[in-house]
Amino acid sequence: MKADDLLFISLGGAAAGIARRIAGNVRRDPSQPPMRLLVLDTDDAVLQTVTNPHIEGVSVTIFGTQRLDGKGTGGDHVFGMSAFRDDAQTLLQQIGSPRLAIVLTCCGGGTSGACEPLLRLLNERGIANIVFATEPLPFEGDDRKHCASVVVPTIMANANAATVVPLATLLKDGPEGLTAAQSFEYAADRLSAGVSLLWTLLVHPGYLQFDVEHLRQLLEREGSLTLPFTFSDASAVGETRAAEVVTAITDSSRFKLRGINCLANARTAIVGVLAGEDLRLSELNVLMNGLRGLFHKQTEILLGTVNHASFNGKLEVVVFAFTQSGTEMLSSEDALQPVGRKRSSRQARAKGLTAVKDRFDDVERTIIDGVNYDEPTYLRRNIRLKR
Ligand SMILES: Nc1nc2c(ncn2[C@@H]2O[C@H](COP(=O)(O)OP(=O)(O)OP(=O)(O)O)[C@@H](O)[C@H]2O)c(=O)[nH]1
Ligand SMILES: [Mg+2]
Repeated sequence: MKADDLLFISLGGAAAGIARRIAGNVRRDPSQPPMRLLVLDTDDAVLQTVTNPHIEGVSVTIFGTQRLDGKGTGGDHVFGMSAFRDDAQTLLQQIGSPRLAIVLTCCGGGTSGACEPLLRLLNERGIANIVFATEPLPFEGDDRKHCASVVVPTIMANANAATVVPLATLLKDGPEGLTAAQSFEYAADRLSAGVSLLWTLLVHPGYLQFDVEHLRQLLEREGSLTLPFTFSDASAVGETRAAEVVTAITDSSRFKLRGINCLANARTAIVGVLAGEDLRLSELNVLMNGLRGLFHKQTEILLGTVNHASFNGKLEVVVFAFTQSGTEMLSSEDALQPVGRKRSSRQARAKGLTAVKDRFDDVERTIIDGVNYDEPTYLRRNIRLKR
């Protein structure tokens, strides 16, 4: 893999801070190239904090200065979108032509409105993309909630693969009694782990490498459809570390979404195993057999390993579970399994379909440019799903 095959792009103020931290921590090996991070924002003050002190591989670009004079959008996603369009050509030069872009944005602020034109630009240029987006915490207020409710569907309609994680979900498995600031911090840590481990998996060679081209293959199979995914990480040390990781992944609330078990319903999963030279074959067996049992028998599991001295003594595992594109949630009849107690497949299907059908009741409809984004993509685009 060439160093410029992979680019990490952050969009907006909160994403800039999280991405900077990732870039500062992710480099395991000085002999490997640094993470290439492009920080995009309309707010000059945010970009100043990112560049000082300088981290190798990190560059910043301001956009929309004509419209916003180097300030934030004030929570207006239309400003975010328009500001990006104003400077699209310059931004394209900054992005260059990587094979894959990992995009991070925190929805709720206006700059995330730029995600849609960014993704369109990447798609036009044949740059595969995978998006990590967050949704605001419940206490943040209706304007941020509304802004996210408009931006999220545009991400789900334009990315090659995307996860939209409510910040509250990232806090579920965390310690209780956190202050508001600590909550943001903890959520940022969990998000950082997902992005950092994906990056490490893609760039570091291991016994079984899962590199940028492997991920591109997975994304390209879907054509223009967006592949939704959920992810979680777990780590453990000591004799029983493999079994402990399996338990942590099994219990992770991140794979239990609106009553649906995302692992049991995954069509494809990437399992990244990051360990030192001390990783034993027997541990890999325990790990993979344990994880295999969490998925449906038809789930395709792709394994990538990283072996690096910096992981010695420790086992870190990250699981990305991809569901069916176009539906946001799997609707495949025989794969659908609710969380917890086993139900008959008919009961399970009824529950799953109800979850999909009722999801947009009691909320404002999302109509953009005359397109009803509340309707599943496969219906909008008249795509027949194999059931
Ligand atoms: N994890 C984490 N999330 C944050 C933090 N600050 C804000 N957020 C989240 O990020 C969302 C977007 O906020 P910002 O990134 O500041 O907004 P922006 O995209 O820069 O947009 P504007 O400033 O409105 O132009 C908020 O609604 C919060 O949910 C933080 O310090 N940590
Ligand atoms: Mg901002």
